[in-house]
Amino acid sequence: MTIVLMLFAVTSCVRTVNPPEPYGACPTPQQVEWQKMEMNMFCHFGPNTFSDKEWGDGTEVEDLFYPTDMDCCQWAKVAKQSGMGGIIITAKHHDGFCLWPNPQSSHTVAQSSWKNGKGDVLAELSRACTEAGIGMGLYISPWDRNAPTYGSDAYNETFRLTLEDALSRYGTGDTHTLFEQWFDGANGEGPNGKRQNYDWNLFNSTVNRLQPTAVIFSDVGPGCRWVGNESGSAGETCWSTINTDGYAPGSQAPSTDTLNQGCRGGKQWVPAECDVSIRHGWFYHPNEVPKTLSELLQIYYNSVGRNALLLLNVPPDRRGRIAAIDSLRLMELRRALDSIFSNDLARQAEVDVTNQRGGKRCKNFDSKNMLDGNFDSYWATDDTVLTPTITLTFKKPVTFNRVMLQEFIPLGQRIASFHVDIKQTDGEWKRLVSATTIGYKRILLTPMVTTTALRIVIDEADACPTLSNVSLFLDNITQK
Ligand code: FUL
Repeated sequence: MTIVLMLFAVTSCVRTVNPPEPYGACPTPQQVEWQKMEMNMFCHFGPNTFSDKEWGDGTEVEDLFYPTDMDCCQWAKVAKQSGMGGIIITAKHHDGFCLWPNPQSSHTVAQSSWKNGKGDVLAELSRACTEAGIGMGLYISPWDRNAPTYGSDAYNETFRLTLEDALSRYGTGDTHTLFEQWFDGANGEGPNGKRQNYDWNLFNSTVNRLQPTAVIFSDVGPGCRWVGNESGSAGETCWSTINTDGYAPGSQAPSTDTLNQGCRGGKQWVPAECDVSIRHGWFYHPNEVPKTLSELLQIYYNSVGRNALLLLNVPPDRRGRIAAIDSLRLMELRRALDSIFSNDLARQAEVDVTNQRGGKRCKNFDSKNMLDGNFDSYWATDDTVLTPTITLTFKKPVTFNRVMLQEFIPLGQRIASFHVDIKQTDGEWKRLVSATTIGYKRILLTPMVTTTALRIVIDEADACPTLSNVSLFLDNITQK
């Protein structure tokens, strides 16, 4: 009899339960890897660095670009030490000047006297990122105020060849891999006063062919989307899904509100990216200073903490180095994030759920998966259970003011609203915070509370919810 019971216990634990079916538009594996990078560094560098401008008009002499002591290894080191997954460089900004010897253009480093015309910023950055073990991406502006053919069909072909050249020669490792291709939607007048009709299909297919793992950024993706502002702030509601049919980058993009919040049930998976500069401008200006630590922490919470990726611009100066004041600020940011997020108080909790996929003896989607700090293990409910409750209890009271949640996004973004309650000393539950979306990562800023129990109630989900992680932190640095 004991043996029969034991056998029953064993078999009922190991019976297979299928994972939930993917729901709606889902990310590609590359988009998931990209989202896990969380923070990347943007480097605006070019003639504007030397002319003190934000937009050059394309008539700048090539010799203007003359970094006196360029060191891409320093950029890569600063990026790596501050926790950035990669660097995206303005290989060509609107002034058309190319930071590499682009055979399609006569307005490049090759025509300058910098390093006797033998300099190549992209080659140096490729080596530096490879050495530092971080990724590399390219910003190549379609708007070109220098190209003589701009405003005609011939320019689309020139731009394709420009892409072909850069995308096959630069990037990390022997394979010259790029993790992101950044397309600015800006479309102004070229040297002849004409505007260009961009062939986006041609541009995107060129990227896909040469860099199949690169995520393509534009106002509407297809890999990731502009968040609708340059202040580093995603919507409190932020869906990674959106409807892009019939839209295009630039003047034909969806409204900035839509870009900011995405669309529930949207047809395409195009997660938000927050591009914002550590300084006022995108390019280096000697009279500007970096944002304060508390401004940067706010930006972190408003971007990474709201299901977006943070692309923080840190402009190299006229030497071709990141100024000490910026790199020190980034190290302060790193130390602050480490001190806030290194101690996950939820790890000490006992977890109970109102439903666990396949039943509580089934371990594949165990509620404990939410407390292991591993994104790839997750808890899920049965298909029919859309509004479960997760309760965490603690032997000793815990004090926190940050609640972090992560959905297992490879199966889609499902949760539309939820709230968090804490147990008061009289045993009654009290609402701490209500929120809408979660996505890859959501960090809720709450008042500082001390409690022995907390519950997360999913109020609305479009399919059975999944959660990779639930964490609690104490931030003593930021004032809410
Ligand atoms: C904008 C550009 O016009 C700015 O100069 C900057 O490059 C920013 C990131 O994108 O559209």
